Amino acid sequence: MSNELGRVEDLPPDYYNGLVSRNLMPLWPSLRAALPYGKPARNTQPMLWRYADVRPELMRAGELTPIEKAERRVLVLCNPGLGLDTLRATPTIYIGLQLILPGETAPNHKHTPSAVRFVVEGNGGYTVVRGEKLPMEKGDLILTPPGLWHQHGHEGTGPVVWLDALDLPVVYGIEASYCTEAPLQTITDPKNANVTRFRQGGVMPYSRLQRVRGDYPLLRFPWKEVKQTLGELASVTAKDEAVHLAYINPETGQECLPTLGFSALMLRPGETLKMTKRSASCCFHVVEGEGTALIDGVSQKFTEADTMAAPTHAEITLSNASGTTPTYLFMVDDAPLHRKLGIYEEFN
Ligand code: GTQ
Repeated sequence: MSNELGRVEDLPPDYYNGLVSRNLMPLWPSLRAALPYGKPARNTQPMLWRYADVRPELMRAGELTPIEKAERRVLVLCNPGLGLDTLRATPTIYIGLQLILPGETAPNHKHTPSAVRFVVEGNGGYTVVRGEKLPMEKGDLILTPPGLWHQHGHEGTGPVVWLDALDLPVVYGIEASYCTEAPLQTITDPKNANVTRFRQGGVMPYSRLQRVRGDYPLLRFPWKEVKQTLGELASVTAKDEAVHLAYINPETGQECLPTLGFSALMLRPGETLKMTKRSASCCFHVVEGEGTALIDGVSQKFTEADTMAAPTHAEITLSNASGTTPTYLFMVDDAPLHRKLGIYEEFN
């Protein structure tokens, strides 16, 4: 093991300057920073954004900035450890809170990053994806996969807020991020048949059986059903096991999107859950209930609609503060990307 590697200062200045003038760098002064021993270097801080703090600012944005001047009226949850201007909650995950007001539409576009919406509050919001009009009720997960046209609207009263999660940091980081705009889509499926087709796990329309897989058959995951399934899963899950559901592509059984994974956790009354330590970074959004999150030694109390971020290789313990009511969390992680890169790890 070479602990004492040569530094830039150990080199003759004319040699080092000559390298720089030829766009060359010696590896050895930076080798340990690029490849630290045992554990990655992490700048991501354990974070909690309280909805009570974010909501008033978002409502103010509604007064200050008309939708035409914003396209998407979003406040981005930025991890200070990564620099606010890079728009990252974790190295790979972008999280924004988007506000749409009654009667507004956010224009139709498609882009290379993958995106999802997770509804935080309000009624009457909808997203049109691939011509399918998907209602947005609190807790619903809506996919807008790479390359699929999507536009948003609001037919109800009062503000509608949802959380956007994108792999923008990854796609931007590889200089592949761009979008295309087009006139509003014609709604070809107002009944969001995708939800109906895959309503019951274990069965699906026969015609789908031999299909080439590779698209996104299911775009909306209603919270009502996920919550009910969590409750039923709890009844067959041992006390020391997590009540944890993965959102999947029903045709492949795999993750719904190429880079980001989505899941829902139920913390039973009084439960403390020590998560398996993993290589993936992640964010949690509180759907219902309250509790405490201990992330790499930083303890924070959370309540409904708060959002948290945890770095790669984090130690995470989640506790339900209530002895009588469950707490529900929505989780976004970059485990699919780690798996594709061949670097996914679980520890303990
Ligand atoms: O709603 O399509 O937060 O394109 C960032 C980029 C939301 C969206 C964001 C987007 C959108």
